[in-house]
Amino acid sequence: MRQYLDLVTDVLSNGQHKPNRTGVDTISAFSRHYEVDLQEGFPLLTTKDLSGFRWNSLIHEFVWYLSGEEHIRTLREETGIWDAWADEEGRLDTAYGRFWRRFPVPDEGLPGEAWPEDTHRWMNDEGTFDQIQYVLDTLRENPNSRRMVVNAWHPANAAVSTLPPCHYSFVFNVQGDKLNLHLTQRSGDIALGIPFNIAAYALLATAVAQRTGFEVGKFAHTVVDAHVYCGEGDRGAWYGDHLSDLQTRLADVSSRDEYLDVRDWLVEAAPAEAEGKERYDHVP
Ligand code: UFP
Repeated sequence: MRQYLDLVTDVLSNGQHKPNRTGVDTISAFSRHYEVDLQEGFPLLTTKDLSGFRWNSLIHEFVWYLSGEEHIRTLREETGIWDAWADEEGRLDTAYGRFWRRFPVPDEGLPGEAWPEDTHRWMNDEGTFDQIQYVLDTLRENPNSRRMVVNAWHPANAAVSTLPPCHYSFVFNVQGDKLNLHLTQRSGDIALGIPFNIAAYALLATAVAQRTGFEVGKFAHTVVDAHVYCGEGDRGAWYGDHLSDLQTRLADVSSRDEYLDVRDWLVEAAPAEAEGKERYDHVP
């Protein structure tokens, strides 16, 4: 997928060295955007191994989002991807589906507002709001709406969560007979996380389009902090120092093999030089 390779190239070439909470530094760039036409095929990246058990993880995570569960007791039987973030009983404070399907709403409504009768069909018994059902109904009843937003960001939850939602908000938008989806992500690990995020939302757009009788259109993605992890301390600095070299190497990448060549060079050259630098730093 050309757009993904361009994103890798762009961030590695134009990004800046940036420390972060993980202790493993990144090369990071601000606000990157691309679009993929889902009519041209499903964006399963060939440069990443998304086969076998990873594809299985992705599907199960996706179905789990739609289930609205706020625990991983069923999910963890299939995949361990969320295990580290959940407590012993499987509760997970930022289970996306919980916000998609059961967004907390105060019993008495928001201050100064009464909920109109029509809203009640999207309210669950426990007094939460089903954003996915709202989108499905609106697509059928008022497809030109520009308000088909699903929001996973709850400020009070995010302030205390160990991993607040990365892909926190998306909007469906109809143009002609096509259903498009735009995702906003606050933080994106281009190497590891983003290929999965692309595949999951392409799947969501496709599933919702089929369910509501639209042709699937485009997936558009804005990543606010788009980054590549490059290693601790000196290694991060090494990448920073070699950006122009990286840029030259990446400028000509046009195929998977060429991308893999650059990646191999990164993996081999950077740690080797960084370790070397550390060693020599200790020599008087
Ligand atoms: N991350 C993704 N996609 C995801 C996900 C996490 O790229 O779906 F859950 C990455 C982004 C970042 C890290 O590197 O995980 C989250 O760290 P932080 O909360 O500090 O942004």
